[in-house]
Amino acid sequence: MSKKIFSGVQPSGNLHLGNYLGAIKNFVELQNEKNTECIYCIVDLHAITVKQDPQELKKNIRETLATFIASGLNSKKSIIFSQSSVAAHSELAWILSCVARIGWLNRMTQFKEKAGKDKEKASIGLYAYPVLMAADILLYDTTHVPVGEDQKQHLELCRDIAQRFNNEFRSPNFLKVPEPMIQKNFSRIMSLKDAKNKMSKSDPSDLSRINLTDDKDTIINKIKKAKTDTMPMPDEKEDLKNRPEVLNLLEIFSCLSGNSIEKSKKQFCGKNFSEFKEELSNLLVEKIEPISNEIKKLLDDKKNLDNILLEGSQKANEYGEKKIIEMKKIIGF
Ligand code: AQP
Repeated sequence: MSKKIFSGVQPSGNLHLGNYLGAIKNFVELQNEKNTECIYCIVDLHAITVKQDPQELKKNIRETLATFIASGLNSKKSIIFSQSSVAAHSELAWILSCVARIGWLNRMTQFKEKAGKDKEKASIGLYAYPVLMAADILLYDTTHVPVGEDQKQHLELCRDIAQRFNNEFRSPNFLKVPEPMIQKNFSRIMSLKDAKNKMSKSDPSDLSRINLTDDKDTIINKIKKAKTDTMPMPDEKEDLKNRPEVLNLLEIFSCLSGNSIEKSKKQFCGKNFSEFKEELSNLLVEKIEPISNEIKKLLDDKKNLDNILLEGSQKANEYGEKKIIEMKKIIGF
């Protein structure tokens, strides 16, 4: 059976190692699989659920695209576009918001986390975010969605919405119920400064993350300053639950080297942290520096980037418009 993949990344600046290992690296692998069609979206409509500066947003959209391409995505193999250039996303989101129930959305933990204490002041968009995400996925008859652990709940909601629409409008299988593809090796890359928090674009401390635009010296400096603890490197069998910072660095090392955590533990067991950090920096520089250099080159030719987005949006619009026309018939418009 052929697979259809949809996934998105917000153009909210500072794309980092977590976005790369948790999402983009996987996007590239899927793009190169047989019988698989990939649709990758720069989800700018999601980004405006919190305040954005228009100039910055424009810059971040191009930077996200440049990061995709520099990481190995190919616009001839995958459909790559920005969400706001395909009106069907917003149209479908409205229809689905009439299908989704308030009780379902009230259970979404990401809204609670992102809205913080003062929920009354959060935008309606932030609350309805998972409905727009469902529209993104369902518009393209997506079969599989690569998502981080944090997005699992939203994908469940998407499945519920699809099933409810199909039942309510007696149109079995019209909206395809997608399967999640959860990253198996690790759940999340955590902050280099405090492993209780995930590595995130919006962390005020730049030292908390490796940006995909960081150069060699910056990467080395950030790893030098990354938090560890006072104990030596763990032995092979040590359970690292109580040493989250060490576990995080070992997970990063393992993901980049393609080795298991056990193998990485064995490699550094008994050695001191400076030796491990040096190896980790070398590996990061080897993997990230070429991406960072390529991003800079791509950003020099904005016209080329805008053309890639235009081409992608034309293909995505073809799919989107077709689905909306069929849907309108079903609804009775
Ligand atoms: N730390 C992470 N570890 C693993 N995967 C991660 N992703 C994000 N952070 C990590 C995955 O990257 C994809 C794109 O994420 P996004 O840009 O849509 O939004 P996000 O998850 O909200 O990312 P950030 O960096 O944390 O942004 P802010 O600070 O703006 O909230 C997703 O697949 C996500 O799982």
